[in-house]
Amino acid sequence: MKKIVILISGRGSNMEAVVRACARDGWPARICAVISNRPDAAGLGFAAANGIETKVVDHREFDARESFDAALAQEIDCFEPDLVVLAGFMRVLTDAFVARYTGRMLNVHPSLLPSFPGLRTHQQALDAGVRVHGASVHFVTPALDHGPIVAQAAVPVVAGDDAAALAARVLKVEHDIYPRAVRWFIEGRLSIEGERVALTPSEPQWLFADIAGEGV
Ligand code: NHR
Ligand code: GAR
Repeated sequence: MKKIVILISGRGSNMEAVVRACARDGWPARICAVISNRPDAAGLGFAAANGIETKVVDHREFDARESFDAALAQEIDCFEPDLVVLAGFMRVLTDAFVARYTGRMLNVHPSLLPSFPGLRTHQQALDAGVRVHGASVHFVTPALDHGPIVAQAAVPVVAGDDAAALAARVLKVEHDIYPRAVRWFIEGRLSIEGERVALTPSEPQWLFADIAGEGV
């Protein structure tokens, strides 16, 4: 049984998608804990209601990123996880923290990387006038939103979209590709080869949103 710790900051819908997929599909894995940097994160309720241990490490109680990250690592390491999953986790992590979990920490980022790293990605995409947007699952490296890409999903940008409408369309595909990517890791099918990720045996590491019936 592989052990997974999930880090959240808010709603936790990606965490929920991973928890549900793990239970539904009988992964050889267990979600040991959900840890939030915000005490009011809505996702903590879902985790607790599903019998998952929850913890809060409130970043506001620390005066430096290093001390917050050290406290966070201490909580994570209690569970001896094989994999750390960032699911809407909103704090940039220090190099030392990232080094500790090299090759065993994944993130889902709401853009088609390397386009639009950082925050407000949906507004960035609208401002740039791109016609295709999406989400990327990547291994976390010290360089923000630049780690090796495991899977990507594309959605259309349509007339009348605002950041909220686009975010909702992207979120749906995040809920599809993130559980799949986590499962590939659990099954030992991912290997990092330089900047690239190999999946063995191979299968599509992309998804194009099925927009039929969505009125777009
Ligand atoms: N840390 C490292 N080192 N590397 C990555 O690739 C990381 C990371 C930490 C988080 C998620 C990322 C995203 O998917 C992620 C990837 C937060 C910020 C940010 O600027 C940027 C990117 C991501 C997460 N956060 C502000 C900060 O000062 C706080 C914003 C807030 O609290 O609302 O840390 O987009
Ligand atoms: C998701 O869209 C995720 O990709 C994004 O925030 C949302 C979190 O939703 N992550 C980031 O922007 C990280 N900076 P969730 O809490 O419901 O999973």
